[in-house]
Amino acid sequence: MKECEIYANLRVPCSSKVVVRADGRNFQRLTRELELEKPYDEVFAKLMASVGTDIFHEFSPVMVYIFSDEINILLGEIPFSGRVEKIDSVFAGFISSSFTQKLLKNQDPPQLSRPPSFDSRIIPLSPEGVVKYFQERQNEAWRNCLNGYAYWTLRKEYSYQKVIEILRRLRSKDLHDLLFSRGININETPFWQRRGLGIYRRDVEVEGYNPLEERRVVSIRKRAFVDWELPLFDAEFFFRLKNF
Ligand SMILES: Nc1nc2c(ncn2[C@@H]2O[C@H](COP(=O)(O)OP(=O)(O)OP(=O)(O)O)[C@@H](O)[C@H]2O)c(=O)[nH]1
Ligand SMILES: [Mg+2]
Repeated sequence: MKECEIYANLRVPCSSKVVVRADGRNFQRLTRELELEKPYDEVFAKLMASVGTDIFHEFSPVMVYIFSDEINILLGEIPFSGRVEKIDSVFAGFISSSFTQKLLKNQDPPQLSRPPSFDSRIIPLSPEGVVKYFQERQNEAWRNCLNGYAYWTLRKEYSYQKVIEILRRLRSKDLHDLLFSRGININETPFWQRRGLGIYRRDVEVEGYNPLEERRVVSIRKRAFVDWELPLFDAEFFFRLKNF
């Protein structure tokens, strides 16, 4: 029946940059079940960052970019000979396991009604396309932030139906003003909420001991670094990344 495995030979274009995007499946329900802080829960963001670090150590990508329940992985070397089914399924499986493992490692692990899972898709891009792609995802993170704060602030005052109705009428500027009138300056919320967080290699000072010279030495190494204060993405950011 091998001939029925008709997608098995589908491969990513060999000259492309490749992003894998994973997204938590039905996390609206899961986050409700976990009783996360709204609109942002720092413990959840740290858990996602630690899943991102697992991905970094397992697959050595160029960068991982995370916001909400979404994980974007900019691959360097393409694994599994570029086989689409293999990449998608292994990444979705690995991320789901890592997430669940970390969630249950807690001292007081939550009772889950269903196993958490992530979907995964592959996006082939040109180098310029990579910059545009991440700028779009970062814009989405910002929209998410503004809408999330507006929604949960209004929900303290109005019913779900009423809030949806109000939000439908308001534009971005109105949302800023609405939040400001209730004591929230959206431009001063933490960077990671507005811009997402990134994981990439960065020079760090590592202290070691040189036994020949019998002294402590400091050397520079590239290490995975979680950036909670990302800049707005531009071409320069990506061209500075190792292996881009
Ligand atoms: N309370 C809370 N919820 C969060 C947080 N981060 C993500 N979420 C939830 O995760 C959801 C992610 O959005 P989506 O991916 O569009 O929704 P989904 O329910 O996962 O649906 P599918 O991805 O289509 O399966 C948001 O609607 C939020 O409900 C957080 O820090 N706090
Ligand atoms: Mg989701």
